[in-house]
Amino acid sequence: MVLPTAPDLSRRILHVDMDAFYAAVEQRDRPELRGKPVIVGADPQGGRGRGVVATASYEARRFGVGSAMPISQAWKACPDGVYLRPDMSKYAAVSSQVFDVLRRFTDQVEPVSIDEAFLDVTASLRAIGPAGQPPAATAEALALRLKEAIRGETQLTASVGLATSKMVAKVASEMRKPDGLVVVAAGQEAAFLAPLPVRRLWGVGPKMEESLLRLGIHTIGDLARTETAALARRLGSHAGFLQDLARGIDDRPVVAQGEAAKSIGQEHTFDADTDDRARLRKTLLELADAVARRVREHGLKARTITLKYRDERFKTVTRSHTVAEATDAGDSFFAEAWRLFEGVHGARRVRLLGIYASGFGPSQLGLFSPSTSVERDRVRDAVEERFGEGALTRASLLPRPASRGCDDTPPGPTDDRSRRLRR
Ligand code: DCP
Ligand code: MG
Repeated sequence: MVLPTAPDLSRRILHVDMDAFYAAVEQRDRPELRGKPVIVGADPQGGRGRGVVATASYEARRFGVGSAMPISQAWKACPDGVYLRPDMSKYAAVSSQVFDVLRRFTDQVEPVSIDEAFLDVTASLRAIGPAGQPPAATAEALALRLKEAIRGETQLTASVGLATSKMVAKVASEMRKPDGLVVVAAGQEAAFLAPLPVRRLWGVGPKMEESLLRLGIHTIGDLARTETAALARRLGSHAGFLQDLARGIDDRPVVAQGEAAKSIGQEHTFDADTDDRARLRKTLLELADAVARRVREHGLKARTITLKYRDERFKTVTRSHTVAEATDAGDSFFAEAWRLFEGVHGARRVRLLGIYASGFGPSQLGLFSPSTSVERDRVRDAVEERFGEGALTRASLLPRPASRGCDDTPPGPTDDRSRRLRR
């Protein structure tokens, strides 16, 4: 079941990433290329060809050649390199061999790309080991075994990061490439991240890096320490989410292949913790509408609604309710979520809210006459399809006239961690 989990320092998550993948496969299969700068890219043609570098061996990287560089530029930097056309069917076959190895260690394998995956091995540490071997005593021992198994079966090396969350594991796997293993002990996440440059944070692209540097934020530690409200003024609604990551807080679950459709959800991290009920209600309404829209896009109806709630002290709870009749109406999702919210909201301010729908069945359009609210949602889907998201909005989500002295914050975008996860 893919439901949000509370930040849980008992999780053991691996990020596995093959080293210089395409180039390493070529060097494996052609021993004369080992130790040489090898550049794999479309239509290399002696460097005058079009296209970009897919990847370069570590020997070629010393010349400054790397993924996405135009081949012509790589040729100038490294004229003595060996330039090869990619052999995609071969790499796909090796990739499936690697994934077969990973799945022997846990069924919780989330593929990220052809050579990269997350594994949640928390349960494997308690169960019997692969192929009847005794269980690994520690996650680190399991990670070493996994690297050995990949090497044994593919003659290739992988770099692995081990941590309590996906984001920290991902940053860790990149630290000691090639053939690395970096373990971040539970509780050490923020300290591990703090000295690293902000661009190492998963999700910080070149544009975001530029904005952060302009604010004088160079390291992940700088980002974690910046006052959230100040950051939000400059970066907008993603500030809270980004700062959680900088502090090593990332409770996104590993979503095993084939499980992605088991829940559909969306979360929002407030830029400043809040106890403003109107704002909390408005956020839940937006989340309910967004989730319902995606449920309808999949042609589904949901019976279970889960509320994720995190307070200012990072205490996170999830509460679910299952109704008798499946629905895809934003109003129904909101009504359930608001009831669950009333049950958990106390004196503390709220940091994050999320709504997840699950318990799906196909939408039985036409069997029952649709309720007014479902009809209205469908009209809105159709309008948004033509005119873009937000073309129609609820009256209660519109900024209220100033004369009524209410919240005038426009309905901002919400963080969508689960959608990003599903790619
Ligand atoms: N790839 C590509 N184009 C890119 C990036 C990558 O075609 N812009 C392909 C070639 C890589 C493979 O995907 O071999 C895996 O991508 P990685 O980012 O994991 O890069 P490598 O495995 O090559 O190197 P590293 O050791 O840094 O992981
Ligand atoms: Mg790789």
